[in-house]
Amino acid sequence: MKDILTSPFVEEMKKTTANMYRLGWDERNGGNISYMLDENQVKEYLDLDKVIRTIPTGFDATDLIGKIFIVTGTGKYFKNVESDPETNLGIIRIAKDGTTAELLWGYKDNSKFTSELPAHLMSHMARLKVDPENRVIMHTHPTHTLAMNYVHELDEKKLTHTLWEMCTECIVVFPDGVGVLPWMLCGTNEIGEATAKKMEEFRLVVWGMHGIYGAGKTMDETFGLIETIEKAAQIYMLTAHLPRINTIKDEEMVELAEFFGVNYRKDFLNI
Ligand code: 2HA
Ligand code: ZN
Repeated sequence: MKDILTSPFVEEMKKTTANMYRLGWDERNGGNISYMLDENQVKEYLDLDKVIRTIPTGFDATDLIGKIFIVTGTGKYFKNVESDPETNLGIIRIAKDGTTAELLWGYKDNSKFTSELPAHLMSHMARLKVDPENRVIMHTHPTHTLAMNYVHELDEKKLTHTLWEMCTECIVVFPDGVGVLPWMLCGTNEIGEATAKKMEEFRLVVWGMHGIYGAGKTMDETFGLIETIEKAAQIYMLTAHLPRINTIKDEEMVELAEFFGVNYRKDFLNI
């Protein structure tokens, strides 16, 4: 058996959480990541018959029975994942009843997965229906995106349109736009269900005045989506109080989308 601390998935979790922490997006215990793993890869590192303990999830994830995820722990700080992955991360498998998680590794201090597991697993289920290759769900509190939530209307079309205007590549990176939820109580099945509903349509969902959810095939793709929104939001926040002299026009966005061959939300433009 190989040493799990050298596995590519633990490495990726360490690198990504450290990077997000350094960007200032994940203060204290803010943010959480779940990453679906390939069973054949995991069994090089773990005895899959050895369940450390079982933990009820409090919701039904029948579609994910047998699936294995590496997930950040509840109350854990992204800041600390790199130096102590076995305490701050866990590897779980969804048990045959669909409502229990079997702990295969991690949460060494007897803790458990993030309180946002409902939003994560429900989002995985929703995204897998539209993209069978989806593997990552990422939640974080990016500073400028959050700042923008306080001064910009929380409307999917208007928010997407403003973000698309802020960087030339935006419409190419997230042509499907950004879903928006109003402020809601986090850590509940309700916000999980609402997030998953949006994930049927969007790979990015803003949680009003809280943060953002991203979904993707790889850690890089998911991080890249959120990073691009955050850059656009930063430019918005740097310019929102100044007279606007120039902008990327809707016709130019169409030109971009057509040139790069992306299927964009035409109803999010004003033409
Ligand atoms: O887990 O970010 O939404 C900490 C959070 C809750
Ligand atoms: Zn959060």
